[in-house]
Amino acid sequence: MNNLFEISNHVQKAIDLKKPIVALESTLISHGLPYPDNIKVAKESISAVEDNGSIAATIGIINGKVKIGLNEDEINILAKDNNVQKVSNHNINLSIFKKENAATTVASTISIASTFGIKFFATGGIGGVHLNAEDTYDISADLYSLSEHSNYVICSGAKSILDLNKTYEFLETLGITRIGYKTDYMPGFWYSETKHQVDNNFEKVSDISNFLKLNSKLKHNKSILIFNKVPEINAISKEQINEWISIALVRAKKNKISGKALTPFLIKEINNFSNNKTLKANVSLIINNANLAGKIAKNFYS
Ligand code: PSU
Ligand code: MN
Repeated sequence: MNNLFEISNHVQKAIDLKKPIVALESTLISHGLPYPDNIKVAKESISAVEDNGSIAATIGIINGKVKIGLNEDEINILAKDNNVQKVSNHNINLSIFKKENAATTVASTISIASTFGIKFFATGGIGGVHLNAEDTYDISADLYSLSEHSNYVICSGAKSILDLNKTYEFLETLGITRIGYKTDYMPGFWYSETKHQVDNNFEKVSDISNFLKLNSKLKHNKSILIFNKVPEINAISKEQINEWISIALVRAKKNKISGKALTPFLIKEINNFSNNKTLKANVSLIINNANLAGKIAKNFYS
């Protein structure tokens, strides 16, 4: 393309051979999870995708260059360096301009993946409408990016720290299809189920990929969310999660945390309160989603 982007040989080969590719984001490595769990998740997500016959492309920015397919050294930089920027669609170009190391969110990762024709993407929980958004207007760019591109996104719903009622409704407003894999309800990230019904529950991977195949013929130019619940042994009750969230929100207010710093702050606080039970759940659901993404992508292209 040009020298602002660099596709790894591994991913380039997959593109040339029309192999299934699953994009992975890097903000959860730099800002979502602590070291060294972040390295473990980054590596195990790649293995989970590739064990199922697809190719993983972790996306991030190293010295201002957008990398499609970060190697181990580059993942280490994003996992360990404290100066890594969190870039969404509004500030990614500035990190490129300033030759920074930066991690891409769901919003910017799918924008980049789309540029290179990569359809599948796996993450933990997407961003959404924050609690109190009526006052703050804090609505993640993830939602808009999902409506501007047509990616297939495997996730455990939106993060529990958000207003999941408003997020669910806003997804519908934006035309984003919400399907479940073995679930009738949108998951609540750290907890298994919200009260919100999915647009359709599919019990089999092949049914999902058949639906996606039809969808690509319909030229539905919005993304599709495929909801996968947190593995049952790591799921936490909704009541317990909400208790931790309310304490974390008070602390965020007291410390005047807002904007793009809010999501990482709340996650960190809640990991502390929960004695890392939420961290454990987060790690397991991300890898579980990468695993499912690898399966669906493989099935879609065969
Ligand atoms: N999922 C996780 N942990 C994370 C994120 C997602 O399990 O840290 C990141 C994603 O990169 C997502 C971002 O795009 O949080 C949302 O941030 P914001 O609310 O500032 O848009
Ligand atoms: Mn925000």
